[in-house]
Amino acid sequence: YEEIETAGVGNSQYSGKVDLTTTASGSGFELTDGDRGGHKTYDLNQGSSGTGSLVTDDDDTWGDGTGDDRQTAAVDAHYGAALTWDFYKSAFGRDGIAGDGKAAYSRVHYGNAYVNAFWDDSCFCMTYGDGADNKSALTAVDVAGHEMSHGLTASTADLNYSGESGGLNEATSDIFGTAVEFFADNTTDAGDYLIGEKIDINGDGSPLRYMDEPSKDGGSADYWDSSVGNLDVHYSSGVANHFFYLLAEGSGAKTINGVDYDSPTADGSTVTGIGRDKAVQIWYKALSEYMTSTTDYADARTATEQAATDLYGADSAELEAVDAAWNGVNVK
Ligand code: ASN
Ligand code: ZN
Ligand code: CA
Repeated sequence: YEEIETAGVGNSQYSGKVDLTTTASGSGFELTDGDRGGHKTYDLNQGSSGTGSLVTDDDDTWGDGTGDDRQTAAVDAHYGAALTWDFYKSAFGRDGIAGDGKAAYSRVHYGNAYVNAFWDDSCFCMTYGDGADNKSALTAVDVAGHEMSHGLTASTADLNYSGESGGLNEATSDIFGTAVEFFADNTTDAGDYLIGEKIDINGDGSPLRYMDEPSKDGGSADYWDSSVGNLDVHYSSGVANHFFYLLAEGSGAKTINGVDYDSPTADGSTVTGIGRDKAVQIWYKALSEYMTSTTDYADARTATEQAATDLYGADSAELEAVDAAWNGVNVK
């Protein structure tokens, strides 16, 4: 028979009520997104290999919005993948992760009390644990956008996952994960410069990372110095996350969607932001056209200068802001 795309409704854990593209199958429905390359979402049922089982449902209304329900993590994962796909299309005209229209797939309920999520290039898939209590899946949209964007990086600059290039790889995922969250524009994903603020990974309501002042997480670097490449990639990413925040929003105090930020600079200089949309375009062009697997922070500065010049011109305020933001994080 022919597969028929259907409009499902999901009760997600982190994004409220969401639309899901699903597929009719037999007398029911399955989480296959025919509008986006056929992206499928699987339940690993606490396993740690293979694909488990494709998530199915009788009436095309999925999940109950709580971590007690097995379908709910699949709702958030399926939604996050669709949103990230739509963001790439809308912002970059890009057809999926590799630009070829081919879908990845998602796996939820990985392992037991697993407090992480990850992209794996060898399966071209992303995987989510259920959190320490097995009820707080790591499936919020900024996390989904982060993981899927590891696939985007792998198919473009392919930044090596260690040293300064590793920090740039991680930051790229935080930058686009955050852009996806702003793109979501639904009632519960207002958009912020925090990473993982909804999954309560620390158990005290604090986010995993802060882009306006990365050191607030207790480990990330706010500014470049010659030892930054020795840090874990989730900490050396701080320099580029901070650069991106400064470029988009500028230095100093600012409130966005009810969240207060106060972004400092290394030398006390003032940076005037150019807005998130332009900052995202500059990062994407730099990533996809100028960065390579061995790009370090100095090279990233050059790559974004080239991208800003291409997009906005050699005399542009945008190029000036790129330089001011890198100066602000001590990348000279
Ligand atoms: N969640 C982590 C990440 O995407 C997993 C890892 O350390 N690779 O960065
Ligand atoms: Zn990552
Ligand atoms: Ca966030």
